[in-house]
Amino acid sequence: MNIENKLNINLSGKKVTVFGAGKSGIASVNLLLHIGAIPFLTDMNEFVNINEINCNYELGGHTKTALDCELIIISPGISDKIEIIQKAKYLKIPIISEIELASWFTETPIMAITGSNGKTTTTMLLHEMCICGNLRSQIVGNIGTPFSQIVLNELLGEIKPDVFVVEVSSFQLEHIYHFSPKVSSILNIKPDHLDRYYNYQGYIDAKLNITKNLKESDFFVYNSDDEILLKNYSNTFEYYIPFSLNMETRTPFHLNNTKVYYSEKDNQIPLYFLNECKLIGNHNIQNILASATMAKCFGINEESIREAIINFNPVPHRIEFIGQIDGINCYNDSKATNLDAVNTAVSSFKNPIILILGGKDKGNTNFKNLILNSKVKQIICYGESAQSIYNQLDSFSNKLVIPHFEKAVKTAFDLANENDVLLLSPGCASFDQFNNYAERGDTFKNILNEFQN
Ligand code: UMA
Repeated sequence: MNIENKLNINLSGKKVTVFGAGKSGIASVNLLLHIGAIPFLTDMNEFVNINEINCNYELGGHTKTALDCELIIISPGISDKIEIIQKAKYLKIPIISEIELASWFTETPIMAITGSNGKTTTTMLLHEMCICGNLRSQIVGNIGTPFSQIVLNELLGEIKPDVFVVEVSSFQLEHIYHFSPKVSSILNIKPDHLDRYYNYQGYIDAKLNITKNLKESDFFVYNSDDEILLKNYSNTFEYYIPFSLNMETRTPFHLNNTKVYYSEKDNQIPLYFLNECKLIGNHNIQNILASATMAKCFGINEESIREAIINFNPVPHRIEFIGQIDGINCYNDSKATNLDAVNTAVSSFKNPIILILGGKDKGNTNFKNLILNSKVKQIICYGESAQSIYNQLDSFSNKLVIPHFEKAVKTAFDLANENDVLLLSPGCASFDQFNNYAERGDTFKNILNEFQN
C-alpha cells in the first residue's frame, strides 16, 4: 500500500495488522473498525486481556499471519528491531505508529510536546491554558489516553474539540509520515531509553522527527538552552520560536529574578511572579515558558495563560511534595526514570538530601554523572540496579545497598533529620518491582504515611 500521499489513503476494506494489544493497540483496532478496515491484532503475551475486541487476533507470539496485510500499526512499546518487524520492512509493508494513524482521521489542529523530561507537566499546563482561553481541548497521547481513542470519539460526534494537546514519546515518533502539529515543541534532549536504540543518536533522531512535516504556517517552539536543540535548530526561521532561562532577544517571554514578563511590552508587564506559582525549580520555569510560548503561538491571550499558570497544581510523581513528616520534607519524584531528571530534582533543593535511587536500569545509565553536590548527604540504592549504582558512585561514601523498596524507604526515613529532604528520584524504570512509576510513587507515599500515624 502506498501511503506517500495522505489524500489518497483509503483503508476501507484493507487488511491492517496491529502489533500490541495494550491501550494503543486496542484503540487502533476500534478506530480501524470504524473506518471500515479489517484489523488483525497480534500480541506476544498469551494472557493479555482483550475483552470485547471485534476482530481476528493471535496471542502468545507474532506469527507470519501478521504479515498478511497492507499496513502495520505498531504500539509504542514494541521495538522495530524485533524479527517480524524487520521482515515486514523487507516486504515493504508500511509501518506507522498509533499517533500517525489517529492524525489521518482528524482535521482538528494538534499541539504536540516531546522531550526527555517535563513532557507531562508541560502538556497538562498547555491544556489548562487552552481551557482558560475557552478552547475545547483534548489531552491525549503518551500521557495515558491513546490519540486514536479520542479521534474515534470525535468521528462518532461525541466530542467537538478545538485542539488536541498531545504528549508524544520518542517511541511514538519513530514511525510518523504525515503527523503534522500546528504547534510543536521539544523541551530538552538528554540520554534516555538507551536500551531501545542502537545508540544515543538513534534516540535524538526519533525526537527530532517531530519537525519532519513542519510548514511555514506552523510553529516550532524549542529550548535554546539545550545544546542538542540549539545545534539542530540554529536557523532563525520565523516559525522557530525559542524559549530560554537566559536573556534571548527572540523569545516571546523573558525571565528575571522575580518574574516572567512579556518581551514585547516596553514596561515589562509581568506574565506572573515566580512566587505566584506552585511549580518549583528552574526545570519547571522551562516547562512554563514552553507551554506559554506554545499557547501564544496558538493565539491564546496572555490573561488566560497567566490564569492557568497561577492555578496549576504540580503533577503527581514529579517532585511532588508529599508533606512534612516528623519535620522531614518528603518528595515523590518516581517519574524521574533517567539521570537528567534526578539531577534536575537534586538541583531544586537547598536543604540536605537523602536520595533513593534504583529500580530497573534502562540501559547503560552512567551514574558517575550524578550531581553529587554538598546537599546530597546519603544515598540509598534499591532494586535490580542497586549494586551497580553503588559501584558507580565510587567517589561518594555515604551510600547503602538495600534491594527491597520498602526496606530502602524505611531506612532512608530513619537516617533523615529534621528539615532534611527525603527524595525518591530513582533514575531508573520501575518494572523490576512495580507495574509502572505511578505504582512505585503511590507505594512510596503509602509507606511514608505509616510514619505519620
Ligand atoms: N508487545 C508485543 N510484542 C513485543 C513487545 C510488546 O506484542 O515485542 C505487547 C505487550 O505484550 C503488551 C503491548 O505490546 O500487550 C503493550 O504495548 P505498549 O507497551 O505500547 O503499551 P500501551 O498500553 O499501548 O501504552 C502506550 C505507551 N507505552 C509505552 O510507550 C511503553 C504509554 O506510555 C501511553 O500512555 C499509551 O500507549 C497511550 O498512548 C507509557 C510509557 O511508559 C506511560 N511511556 C514511555 C515513557 O513515558 O517513558 C515512553
